[in-house]
Amino acid sequence: MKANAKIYVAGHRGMVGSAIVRRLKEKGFTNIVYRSSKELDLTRQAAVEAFFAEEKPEYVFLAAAKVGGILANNNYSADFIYRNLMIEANVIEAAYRSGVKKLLFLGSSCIYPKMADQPIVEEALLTGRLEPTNEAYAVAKIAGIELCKFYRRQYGCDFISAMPTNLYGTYDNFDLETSHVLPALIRKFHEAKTEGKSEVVLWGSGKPRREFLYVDDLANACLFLMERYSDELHLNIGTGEDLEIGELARLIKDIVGYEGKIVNDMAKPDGTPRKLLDVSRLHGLGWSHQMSLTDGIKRTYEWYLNSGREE
Ligand code: GFB
Repeated sequence: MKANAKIYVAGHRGMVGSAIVRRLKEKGFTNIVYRSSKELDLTRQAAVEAFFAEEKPEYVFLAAAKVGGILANNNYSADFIYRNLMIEANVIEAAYRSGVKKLLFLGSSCIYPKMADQPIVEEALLTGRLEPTNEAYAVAKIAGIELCKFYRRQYGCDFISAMPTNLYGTYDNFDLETSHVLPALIRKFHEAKTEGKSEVVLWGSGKPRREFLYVDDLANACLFLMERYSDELHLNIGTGEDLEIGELARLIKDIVGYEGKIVNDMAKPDGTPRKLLDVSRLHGLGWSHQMSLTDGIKRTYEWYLNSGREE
């Protein structure tokens, strides 16, 4: 990408979009366009096509999505499938119509079968049943991969897809009902410490394993792929290491400095038992993550304390 290339970051206010904007600015890109969801509703096709016709971006990072943790996915499945399908279809079609040079679509590791062999290779897609709690989101994200693939085949569009593992970091969502596990536990342990609570509730058994990638590492990978990768196969982005949710809880408990108990709420879903990504293709291209989980959690906790998110 040339230094003055016109780049559109869809979802620039979210955790991923804001990390991509930060990384672009660090690398000296200044011609970045974005719209808030109030200024541009990406589920409205005519509005999206008018925006692309007016701005004509050369590159697009499609990081806008309706996202959330296991409970949000399970309770609002219609919202998750509808909004994510509309956003990706509108942006990808408008990018094609306005002659975008290259587009990067971001999915999620939940696209893979619940019981896929671990670590999960890209070829595992569509080889088995999905995890029920996030089937809606997964089907929408699989459709996004297929849109990029078929726009490449039929129209020659250079649209690529990347599938990140579970993400965390600054500007994450810390709402206890709709967030992912890592920010939820940072908030739960912090509040239990400051309010002198005797215990913190962990959802489910704590036995599932998850892989966590710091969002600035993801942003780095997105720019890396935008510069160096052009093919129809989606690529996994992760650290290649995972841990049990119970271990994660103990790690966050220590970092926050909480001394009470951890109790399990077995009425809450565990979700998929494991979703460790095989990242050998991305490593083969020369990219690997930099931030360790411990350092990433410390930075995220520091940001949480200084960002005013703490009630
Ligand atoms: O991060 P999480 O909500 O999403 O849950 P998934 C991961 C694991 O942490 C589950 C457990 O086994 C949860 O039961 N957990 C324990 C908690 N305590 C908590 C808590 O306080 N809050 C939350 N949220 N979880 C999502 C998909 O699955 O992964 C999305 O639903 C997306 O679509 C995302 O793909 C990356 O990793 O289970």
